[in-house]
Amino acid sequence: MAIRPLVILPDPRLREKSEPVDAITDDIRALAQDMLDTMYDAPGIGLAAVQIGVMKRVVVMDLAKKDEERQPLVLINPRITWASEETSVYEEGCLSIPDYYEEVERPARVRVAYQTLEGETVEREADGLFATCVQHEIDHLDGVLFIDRLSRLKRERVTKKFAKAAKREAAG
Ligand code: K2U
Ligand code: ZN
Repeated sequence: MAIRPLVILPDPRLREKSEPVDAITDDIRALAQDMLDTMYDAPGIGLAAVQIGVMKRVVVMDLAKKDEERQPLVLINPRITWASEETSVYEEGCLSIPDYYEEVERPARVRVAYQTLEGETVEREADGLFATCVQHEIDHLDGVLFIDRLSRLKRERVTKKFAKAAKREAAG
């Protein structure tokens, strides 16, 4: 369908809570396809609807490796139903905070419940990169960014950097 422009820090929409999806309509199916097109083009392995400016609780992911067949996953109204005490650390990036990577600690395993585009409710356990990515995406739906999970110093440094860049761009 369409590659959509990405919402970049410090856009205030990244700090808003997204709205639940009430019904899985053709518009939601088209949104999911645009999100997948945009994610593959970035490239990324996950994307939340807010990152293309749509405040709906929709996430797409594809953890297939470069040489593997694509395995797109669409999660409607995803929520974490359980998280392990055990944690893991992963170097995270974000398509809304380009070219910035830092280690983030998160629960190593989670259970995530969501609706599919076919309308069925699914609950599955995730570990490894799947666990990291799905937590990163659900954070987006709640207006939380991975930089919020860093030290205050690191967060303030990157926030200032992107605020300055946005100011320069606005000045033309
Ligand atoms: O939400 C996003 O910004 C998409 C991220 C998802 C992601 C973040 C951290 C860890 C895993 C996934 C993009 O896919 S960022 C690009 C990327 C790709 C592979 C691994 C890490 C980051
Ligand atoms: Zn992100």
